[in-house]
Amino acid sequence: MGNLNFKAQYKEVPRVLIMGLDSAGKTTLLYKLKSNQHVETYPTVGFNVESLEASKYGSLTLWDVGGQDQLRSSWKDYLEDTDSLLYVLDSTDEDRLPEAMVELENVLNNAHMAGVPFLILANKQEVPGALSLREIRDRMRLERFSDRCWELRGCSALTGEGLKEAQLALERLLESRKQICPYSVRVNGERKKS
Ligand SMILES: Nc1nc2c(ncn2[C@@H]2O[C@H](COP(=O)(O)OP(=O)(O)OP(=O)(O)O)[C@@H](O)[C@H]2O)c(=O)[nH]1
Ligand SMILES: [Mg+2]
Repeated sequence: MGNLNFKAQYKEVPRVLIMGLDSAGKTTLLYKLKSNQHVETYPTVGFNVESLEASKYGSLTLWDVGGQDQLRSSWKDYLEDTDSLLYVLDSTDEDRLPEAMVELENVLNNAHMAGVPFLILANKQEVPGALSLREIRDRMRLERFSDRCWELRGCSALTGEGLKEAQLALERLLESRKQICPYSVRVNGERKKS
């Protein structure tokens, strides 16, 4: 496990947290974004941190935090100074969608996360039968978060599909920090005025 003090040297660039249940595909996503390569992963104990080139910001610091059940009590230790949350879902794991929702709510309810925009990535979309974005939006009742800036997008960290768009969405959300978003539904860039 890395040293949390390590984050001090990354203060100047936006800090993006990648969270989600175990096996959602966070680490696969991190390295596919970083180097467009598929890496064989093992369940993350602690975290991985990488710098990602970003057009507007020069770079972003991505923190990929292990999602196993017994590690989630330490998620709160990562929330301070977060500029954006990237919450990864396994779109094929219908049974654990409620659990993913509860853990997301726990994170968003933390005082450090007030006003922090979030991007939900419905990963593993290339798998036949994966839940659609609309199903995910409805089952997670995402419209509840009408007072926050958020977006839901689909992707495959395995094939890379949707990752470029996801990074652009993330950068847009970073720009929206501390602003009030006049939109209530943000699924794949489609927006409805609230
Ligand atoms: N089919 C498919 N499999 C994926 C995708 N992304 C990740 N996986 C697989 O899902 C498994 C878990 O991926 P990880 O990236 O290790 O998951 P994680 O979210 O980092 O898990 P923890 O570190 O335990 O929190 C691996 O077998 C990956 O190859 C995807 O887009 N499609
Ligand atoms: Mg991992």
